[in-house]
Amino acid sequence: MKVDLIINNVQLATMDQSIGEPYGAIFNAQVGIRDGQIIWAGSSQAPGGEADEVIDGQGGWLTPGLIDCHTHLVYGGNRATEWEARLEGVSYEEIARRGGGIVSTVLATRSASFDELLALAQGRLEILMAEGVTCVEIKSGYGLETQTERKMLEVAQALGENNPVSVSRTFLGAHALPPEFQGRDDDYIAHIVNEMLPTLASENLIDAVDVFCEGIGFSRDQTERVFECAKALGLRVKGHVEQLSNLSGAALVAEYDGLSVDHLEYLAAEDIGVLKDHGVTAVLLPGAYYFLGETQKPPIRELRQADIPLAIATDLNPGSSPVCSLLFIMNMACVQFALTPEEALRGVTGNAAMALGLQDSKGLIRPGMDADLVLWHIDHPAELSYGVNMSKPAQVWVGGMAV
Ligand code: DI6
Ligand code: FE
Repeated sequence: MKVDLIINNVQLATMDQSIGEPYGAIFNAQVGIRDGQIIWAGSSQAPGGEADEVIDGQGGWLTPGLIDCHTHLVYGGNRATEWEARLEGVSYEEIARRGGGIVSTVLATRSASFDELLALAQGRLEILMAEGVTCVEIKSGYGLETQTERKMLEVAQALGENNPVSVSRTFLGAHALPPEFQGRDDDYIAHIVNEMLPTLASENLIDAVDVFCEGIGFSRDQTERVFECAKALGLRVKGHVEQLSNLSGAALVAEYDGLSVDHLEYLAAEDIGVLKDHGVTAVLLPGAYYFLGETQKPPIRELRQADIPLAIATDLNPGSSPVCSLLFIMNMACVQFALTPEEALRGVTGNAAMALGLQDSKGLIRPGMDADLVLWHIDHPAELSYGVNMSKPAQVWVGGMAV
């Protein structure tokens, strides 16, 4: 059986736990690829052995393509001067009065054209791709009105069409209260449920639905109304939950058989069991923890004990995590949250795929999976988390095609 490509002379960090080695490692291995999929990964020769192309991995490590499973990378403007003012002692209220905060990003995103937004997002995506990201989730949520939410989701879609990367689009209409609904939060939720979400879903722009369930976001009841609507539309849910306080949003996501619960600094121990029961992935966002100077850490030990899959992501956004490096996030997860380097790599491969519902095609090196692969000239996969800006891919393949 002829294959399109063989990558030989590599060490595999398959991240496949059934292999029973750290990192699911297979040494002195080769990978066979046909029609964009892995058909062989192991230490003996690929069956048939004949290939259109053979790449010598020179003894390096091959990992699955990296997956950034939580980003807000489509937005207009930035908030650098607001951040500067804060560090110069200007109060939060004063910044809000000057039109700062999330509303400033909403206004900048509304006023940007499709092409302007696309160009800005393309630049951010290229930085992620250069470090081996082959799949990215992108949220709406800086439009907060149908037409701008649509524009954001269409930009996300165009990014996936224009680049060798898979894009998952998440609707986050319930991210913040738009200025025109000030004091009418229930009306805004009704608007989402009655119009925005059904309209954009009918245009096939949405892969999943997210809500910012928080004191400064939306209540548990309001979150549930959005989840009910998502469920009726056949869309999976996820949540920004327990980031700044505990509203038991995580348990609500679990009740709706959600894909993931994200942030989790204030997650209560008693809400962990239900995550396990419903197969929900916990997504840690060390960039927001870092940038906001948070001190409350997510209950990592308890999540681990309960055997909840842990993913990590950049949360790339202009307000709480202006961090455009998934490798740096792996380092942060180890330094701040004491993840092991193996957990960090699993958090941006197999477990990140689970957070997006893509575990049957992405995140592992295993026959049947998409051939999204990264070759690194490193001596050990721990190096990927160990250094800051010390590793870069030697070669990336997406669907078996060299990037
Ligand atoms: N949690 C956050 O930290 C960001 N959104 C969210 O739901 C903040 C987004 C912003 O400030 O622009
Ligand atoms: Fe976020």
